[in-house]
Amino acid sequence: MPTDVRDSAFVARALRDIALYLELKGENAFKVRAYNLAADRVLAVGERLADVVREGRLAELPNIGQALADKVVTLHTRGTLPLLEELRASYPPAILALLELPDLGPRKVAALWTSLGVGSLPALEEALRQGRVRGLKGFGEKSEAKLLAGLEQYRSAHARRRLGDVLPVALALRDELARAPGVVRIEVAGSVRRFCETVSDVDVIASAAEAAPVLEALAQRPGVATVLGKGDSKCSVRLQDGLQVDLRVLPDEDFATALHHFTGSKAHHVRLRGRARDLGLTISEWGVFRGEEKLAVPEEAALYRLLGMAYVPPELREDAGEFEAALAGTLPTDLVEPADIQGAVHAHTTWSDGRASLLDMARAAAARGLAYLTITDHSASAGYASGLSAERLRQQWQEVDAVQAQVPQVRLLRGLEVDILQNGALDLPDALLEQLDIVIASVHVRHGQDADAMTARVLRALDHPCTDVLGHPTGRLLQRREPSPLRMEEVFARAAERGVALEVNGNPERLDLHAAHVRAALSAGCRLVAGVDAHDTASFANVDYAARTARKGGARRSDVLNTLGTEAFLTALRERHPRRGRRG
Ligand code: DGT
Ligand code: CA
Ligand code: ZN
Repeated sequence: MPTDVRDSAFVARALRDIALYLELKGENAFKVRAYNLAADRVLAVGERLADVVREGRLAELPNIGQALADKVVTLHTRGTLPLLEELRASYPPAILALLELPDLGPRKVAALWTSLGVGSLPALEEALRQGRVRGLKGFGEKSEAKLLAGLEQYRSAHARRRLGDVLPVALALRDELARAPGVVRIEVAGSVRRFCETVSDVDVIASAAEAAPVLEALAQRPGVATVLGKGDSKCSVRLQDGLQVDLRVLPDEDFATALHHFTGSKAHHVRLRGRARDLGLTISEWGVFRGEEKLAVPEEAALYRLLGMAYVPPELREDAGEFEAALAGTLPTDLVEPADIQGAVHAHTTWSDGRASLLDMARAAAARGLAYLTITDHSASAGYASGLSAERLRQQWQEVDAVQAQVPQVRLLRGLEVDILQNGALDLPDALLEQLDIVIASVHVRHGQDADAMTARVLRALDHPCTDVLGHPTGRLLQRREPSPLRMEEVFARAAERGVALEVNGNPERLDLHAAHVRAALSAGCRLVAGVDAHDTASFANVDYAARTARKGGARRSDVLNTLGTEAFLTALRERHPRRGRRG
């Protein structure tokens, strides 16, 4: 962990954890209180903690004696403390989460642990369902019911959700609130704006001369189940499906700094605050200040200009190298965006497991203004998806030609999403694959192979002269299936060597490659395609997810092959197979 992450919030959190553990152990209340008070002091010192530590002035603060001051210094500089490690080691790692349930205090949690061995939320749920808790001293049937309800509440409040399930809701909410009385500007902030693959809630920032009518519009909105809190400038609600929405409304002059602050990430902000300090500025949720003077920040770009750095797009604000690049002026200005995508790559039809006919898919692609569409149904071994035999694939080409005549606006490319068999061979004969415009090779079954077998399998597929694209490379399904145990560095190196493009699959349940993999693939020299993995006409919207995931990984327009027009795209694919006798 870089030292600047151990800010006052980090140290205070550690001190509070120590207090919680001491309570679990039944230590005396004064000792517990001392750690909690120290946490308050450290938080109050805020960003000056580093200075106070350096100047040895901690023990001068009220409620912090020399012994505690030493502990704060250790936490600040090393990130942990022998005492904390010792306490952590004597309990299961997830035990503190139990203390967040409404009806559980330290004494009860300690009883659950010592009597029942319950040290986590799932263990508690199991014990409750087995009726083991009600017999415990201090617990009855009533508290059993209360705890089960509390668990449910905790879960819906803490569950991370897939971006694909939240983004449409967030954008609809934004557009609706944009029509509330007096709204000047409004934007979704937080992890949704950064295009994180899972998010915990929706943060919305708006500007208006008067906040009350805008806050009221959210509180009154149909679909809101509970108003969690409402103040002068903020309203938090829970929607019927459990999703939390926080809305802040400010005067327009504060909009950009608030939007920036609540977009995060915290890690990105830590870097910016360090830079601001070097320039004699301070940045907070309230604005950018030089001493007492508040500087004008009409839009986010102005904030970065004040810091003497290039504008960092929200997707990149993760402290993944963007800070240094923006400072050095090397941040790409041609990062890929959805509008750059010219062709829909990776589409299924009713010929395999798609839900729309080839004709409907072609019409939908044309309606979205796409220049080309790759028809890539599954291959025969994908029995689960009615994959195409060699015979049926040839039949499909006749329909491709017929539909092409009917929908001349979009160029239809003959393709296949061919299964990578267990041994790494491709499912259909080379003689057939050679006649295709595009071959996407994907793993669909036997995800359970070990790292050696899976890596060898995929490397062999990359070596196949007909493979143009490796489809959804890791096979993960967000929150449902772990990525396969592939050694990604080897895959990236081989793909780069062979010129095989890696798919950034835009199905919101996949997002595969994810942003960090995109970054690694690009530094290995790989080319990408932004894939829609369309199984119906609505899933052309996956272009956005694919392009923005690639963008989050730092991909430039030129890194993504389907930003090219039809002929250039085909040429780019053929660069890999000069020998291949393609049609046309
Ligand atoms: P999430 O909600 O877990 O998916 O992720 P975020 O990034 O949306 O986190 P959230 O909703 O807690 O806060 C939104 C942004 O607000 C966050 O990215 C940075 C800013 N923020 C919130 N709390 C703090 C804080 O305690 N310190 C700093 N520096 N920034 C904060
Ligand atoms: Ca958030
Ligand atoms: Zn697939």
